[in-house]
Amino acid sequence: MDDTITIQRHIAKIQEHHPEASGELSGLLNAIAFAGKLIQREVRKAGLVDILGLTGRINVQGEEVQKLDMYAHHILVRTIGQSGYICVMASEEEQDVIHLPEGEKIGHYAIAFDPLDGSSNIDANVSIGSVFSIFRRRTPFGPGSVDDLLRPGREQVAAGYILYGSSTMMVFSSGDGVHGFTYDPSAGEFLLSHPYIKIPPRGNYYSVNEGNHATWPEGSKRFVDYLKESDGPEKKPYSLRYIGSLVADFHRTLVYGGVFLYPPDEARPEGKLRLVYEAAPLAYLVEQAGGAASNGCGPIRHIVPSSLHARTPLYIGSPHEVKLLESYVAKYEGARAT
Ligand code: AHM
Ligand code: MG
Repeated sequence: MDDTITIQRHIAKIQEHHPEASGELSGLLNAIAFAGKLIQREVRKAGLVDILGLTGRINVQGEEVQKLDMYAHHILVRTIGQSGYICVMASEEEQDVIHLPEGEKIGHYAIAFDPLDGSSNIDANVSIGSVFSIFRRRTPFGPGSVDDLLRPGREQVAAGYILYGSSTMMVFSSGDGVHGFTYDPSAGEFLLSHPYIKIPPRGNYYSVNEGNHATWPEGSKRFVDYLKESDGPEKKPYSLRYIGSLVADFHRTLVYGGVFLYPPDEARPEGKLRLVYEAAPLAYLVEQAGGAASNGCGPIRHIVPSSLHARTPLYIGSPHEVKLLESYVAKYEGARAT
């Protein structure tokens, strides 16, 4: 690891290559890194202090909210809201967009985030993460609106996540490759550890909640059955890895290759994962790393969200496996509605 390149230095270097840039995006990425430090501090303390447990509130998805979720949400809202670089925010924990408080400086970017994904894993000390997606605003001036965020993922200018795993990592792209930074608690800094991450063109792992297999559409069923076959010239069967924490499952897929999927099923005909908060930012990252992300019929990046909390089927990872999955969907499901 080159311990001389902090995330701030790296972000400053990106800006040096874009002398026309105002520095707002750099400032915003630094604000996110700072929020990540505060969240990871709390996540690391979770087993020590009485912070675990349910608040008793139900979020807009009808799920129980745990205290750390709300802590992460509030930290991001405050840190980013006061940064001066954004005009509007959206959090998976809130139904509607979050406007800046009166008098706060308004910037040129809009951001959506899932403050703490995989929260059902918190009590078991399993990796969790924060995900963010950034657009340059398209409303002309004044406070931003939902229109700044209800856009296809291909219009993102940056996206990333912070993984609270065996170490804390921030991984992001602003259009010039994917870079990973590992948090050094003794220095209090994110240090560049994984420059220009590239996903292997194909892998040996698949990652899915296979408990839902019985009610998946035919294409997903046949695809996964194929990955499990042990005959043929290919290196099969694939090995199954599933954490149930999207950021962690995605990060492993990014590093080792293979495919993560969350197909639609009987209980979730639209899929489970959120397009704006989860699928679109991870799709942006995987494509920057040479991979692919699909809803089964085409790239995630082209889908225009119907609402902030819209869901989508997600197949993401190495290009070989994602392409193969699409061929199974086309063959066994005909024209599945997108
Ligand atoms: P959350 O946003 O409520 O935490 O739910 C999203 C999580 C993802 O992290 C993960 O990929 C998925 O839900 C796991 O779902 P399941 O438990 O159905 O396998
Ligand atoms: Mg989530």
